[in-house]
Amino acid sequence: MRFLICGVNGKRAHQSLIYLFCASGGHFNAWCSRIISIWHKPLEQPTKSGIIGDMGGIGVEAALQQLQEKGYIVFENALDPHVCKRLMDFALTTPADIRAMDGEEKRAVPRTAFYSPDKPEAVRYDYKSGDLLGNPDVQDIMADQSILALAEAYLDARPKLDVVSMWWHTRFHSKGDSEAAQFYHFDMDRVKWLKVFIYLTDVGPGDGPHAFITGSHRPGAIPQYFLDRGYVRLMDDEVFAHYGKNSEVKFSAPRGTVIIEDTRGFHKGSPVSGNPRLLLQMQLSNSLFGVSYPKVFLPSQKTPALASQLKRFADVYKVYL
Ligand SMILES: O=C(O)CCC(=O)C(=O)O
Repeated sequence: MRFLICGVNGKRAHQSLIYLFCASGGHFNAWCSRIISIWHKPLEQPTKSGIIGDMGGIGVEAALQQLQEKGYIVFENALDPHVCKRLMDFALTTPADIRAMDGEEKRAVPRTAFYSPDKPEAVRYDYKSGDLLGNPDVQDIMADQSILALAEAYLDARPKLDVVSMWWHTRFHSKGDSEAAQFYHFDMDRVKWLKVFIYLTDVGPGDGPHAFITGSHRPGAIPQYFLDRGYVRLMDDEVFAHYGKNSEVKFSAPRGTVIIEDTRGFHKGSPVSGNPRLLLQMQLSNSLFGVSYPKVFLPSQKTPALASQLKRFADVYKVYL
């Protein structure tokens, strides 16, 4: 109610969303999304081309069909290697938050350190959103017209960019850490959304590939006995016992690969036994109802691409204004 009146998520918004998703077998989100789509005023972008190709006409139809059926789509070598290199340099010269691991006490303010490839101190290092928003390459990715076009087509709504994050998964230990999202789970922060994962390092089978259970994003695809357990992490064996091992896709791919996924489906990062993985993530949602993330502002300095998108579609970026 508070969200409808003043656009602010009250404490109970997130809990209610999870409850209604689990109680309805996922159908609640589908109903709400249909209602949100009634007010869809299409983005009029001058072009729909960008990092993931041309998302006008046939391109978007094919991508949409795969997203709807499987829950993910992969664009290999999509991001320019020079951009990957610059983002890697940024990651090696910018302090990150060390995420508390399973069994460790969470601090009110996380410990911050530079990530050292030779001496990782934890499984996961998260960069601060404020630092990411000031990075020109990140700003250009936020402005990318092809990603916005595909998100708009899938959501059937004007996308709202509401998460920009980047993190390392290291081989500090390789047993899997639930705080680092290395066990299967579904997300439920919004009504409907897409996550965009961009590999900034080459990711082989031992380098923590992202993993997804094909088709598990669809309403009704998560069995009630999992939903009755709520918003929890699941062991691989439990997930495979229901969906079969063959339903798991592990995305080994070169740096610059973009994976776009409906993370209502089961997904996780695999534990790392080989090289560390650096990943950039954005989330595009059909509504801002749900979780209230800490407020972060875009800096005054913006790339021409982002400045021009902001002029046309401030509502897409309103979380950061
Ligand atoms: O690091 C990964 O591959 C998993 C990330 C994840 O679970 C998430 O962003 O929701």
